[in-house]
Amino acid sequence: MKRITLAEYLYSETHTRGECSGRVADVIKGVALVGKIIYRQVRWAGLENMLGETGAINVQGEEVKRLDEYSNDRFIEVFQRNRLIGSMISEEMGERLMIDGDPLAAEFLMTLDPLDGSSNIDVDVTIGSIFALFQRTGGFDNGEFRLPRGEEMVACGYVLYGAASYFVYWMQGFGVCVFNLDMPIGEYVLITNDLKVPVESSIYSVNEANYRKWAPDTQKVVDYLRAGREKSTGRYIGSLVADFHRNLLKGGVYLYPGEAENPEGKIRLLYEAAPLGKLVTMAGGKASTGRQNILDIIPDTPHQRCPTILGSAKVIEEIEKIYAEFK
Ligand code: AHM
Ligand code: MG
Repeated sequence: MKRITLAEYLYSETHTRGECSGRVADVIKGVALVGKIIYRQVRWAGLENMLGETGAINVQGEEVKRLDEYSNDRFIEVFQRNRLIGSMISEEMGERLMIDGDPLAAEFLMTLDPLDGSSNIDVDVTIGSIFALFQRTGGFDNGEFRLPRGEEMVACGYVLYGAASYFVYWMQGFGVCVFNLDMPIGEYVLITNDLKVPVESSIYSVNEANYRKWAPDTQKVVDYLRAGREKSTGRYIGSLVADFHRNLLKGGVYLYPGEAENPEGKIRLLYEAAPLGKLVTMAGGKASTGRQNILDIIPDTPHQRCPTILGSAKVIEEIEKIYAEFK
């Protein structure tokens, strides 16, 4: 079988499609490079005193892990060097980072969860980096910066750091691509360029320990997923990126709903829910809050959260019907 590397694939697919797709492809290559650097560090972290916390607390009020900080720094370093990204919004940075000083000269805004699954970092459970890319026209109106909607994305995806590393992304004009890192040659190799998520599945992924905190509508949804469907099985890793990846390949639904006292839930819109929401939508699935398409939300703040339901289309339509009963 002929192996097609990421660089070969991007060159052959994008060089005939005009300027913009070439530059988006260059960003994709940059993400793959950062992914390889982070994966190397994740695998060596126990030997190089890189596990545990830095002692700092991030803008989310969470303890920063050394690998969180390391991953954030590597994204900045690589994209500062290749000058494709004008500004970044990251889970690990309170404010938007201006990379080249002039927001109007920059072509792209990148949003980033540099290392998702923080609670799994120290225990060798799959984690990953999530990103989205927005064209400047999506991030600016009349010279003023505004936060973009999910619909304005030109690329998104994630790099998974597990028993193997996978790079899964979507870019405008193409299907959802899956690449697997071939370690000895140091290259991501194409597995498929048109991934589709099964429309139906028995798998649901939610932290059921939160049951008592949920409002009755969400309790009814999870009761239905657990016992109201013909077949049902729970799978919850606790790394969004890893739960999402499994459900993308096998079918399934990931939920991080709002709670009665905290209606927006935990998952951040711009660098978790929207990038994975766009990706699963482009693979034929759905991204919903239960009452609204996640990609339609207009963000007010960079670190805004939203109830998050991602995965197989038919199951999410059933979930939305239950929420609609509670209007
Ligand atoms: P993180 O970005 O700090 O890792 O937080 C997000 C994570 C998701 O990866 C995961 O699905 C969720 O938080 C797990 O939360 P909980 O431990 O409340 O189930
Ligand atoms: Mg995260």
